[in-house]
Amino acid sequence: MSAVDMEMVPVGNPGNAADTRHDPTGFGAVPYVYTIGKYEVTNGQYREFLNAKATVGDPFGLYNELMTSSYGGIQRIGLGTDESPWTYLPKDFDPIYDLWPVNFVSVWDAARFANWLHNGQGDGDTEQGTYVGLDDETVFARQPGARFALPTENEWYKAAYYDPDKPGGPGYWEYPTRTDDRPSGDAPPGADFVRGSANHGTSALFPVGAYTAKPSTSAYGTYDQGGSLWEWNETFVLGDFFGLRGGSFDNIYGLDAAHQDSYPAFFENRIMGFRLVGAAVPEPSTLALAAMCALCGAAIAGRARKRSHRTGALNQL
Ligand SMILES: [Ca+2]
Ligand SMILES: [Ca+2]
Repeated sequence: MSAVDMEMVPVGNPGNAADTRHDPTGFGAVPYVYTIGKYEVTNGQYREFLNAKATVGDPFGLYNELMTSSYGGIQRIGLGTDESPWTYLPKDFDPIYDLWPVNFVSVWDAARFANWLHNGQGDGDTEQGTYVGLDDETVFARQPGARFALPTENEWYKAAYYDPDKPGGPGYWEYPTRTDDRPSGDAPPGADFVRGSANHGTSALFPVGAYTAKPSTSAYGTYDQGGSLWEWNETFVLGDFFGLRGGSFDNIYGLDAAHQDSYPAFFENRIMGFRLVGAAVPEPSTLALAAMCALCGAAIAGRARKRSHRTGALNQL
């Protein structure tokens, strides 16, 4: 079995100001250095997880039968028994689907994937590590020392919209393609060199990172934060609703910084996926910050139910 190797990019500029254009409290202020997935988590990466943790029974529902539908990308063979365990393969045995972003995943699936990565993959536990309180939004909480996690809304937002080199001074763009106009929803690799291109309103999925026409990335080098799939974040909004951002292939709306969406954590459908954040590898100058964030992580271990009380707790290892 191959191991999941997730490409992460650093998000520096700790202490950046929040974007208060669309919300009085503001989004995007993150006081520490972290990393974020360059791409949405793919079917290939999630398939490794399934092959490690969902071969005999699937008590946590990590697999969804709709992953074999037209917008999914994973199928399984076998019976899920000790005698005939499931093996997870690309849909139609076509390896192209391993490059598509994984969908039909809930917040809980994504959190278990993060726990499994945190615990070293393989037989790693899915029920503790980065998160405790899975399947219970009232106790669900990122733990201090997390190595991989769902982004907080601020972590996701900063990586998507903040640009330390924005003309006129550091600040926020409206779209994750370093533009204030909505990027074109053309086919990859994209042909719009003014507004950029992204997968919205195409009614189709493509491999992650397929939009390479400039400018198709955020200032930090992430792909597809705008479009492709809506991405879960771990920020608890209301009731059992968790945050989603970025829009999808299904619609031209939602890619902009102004658009905050949310759905119940158990929802699984074709237009929702996720990417992860990780702990930064510290430069010597960030060691003091690391000590500080170890403390702020401990402070949030008891989860507050208000969005504004939630802060990141990635350990700066
Ligand atoms: Ca599931
Ligand atoms: Ca996306």
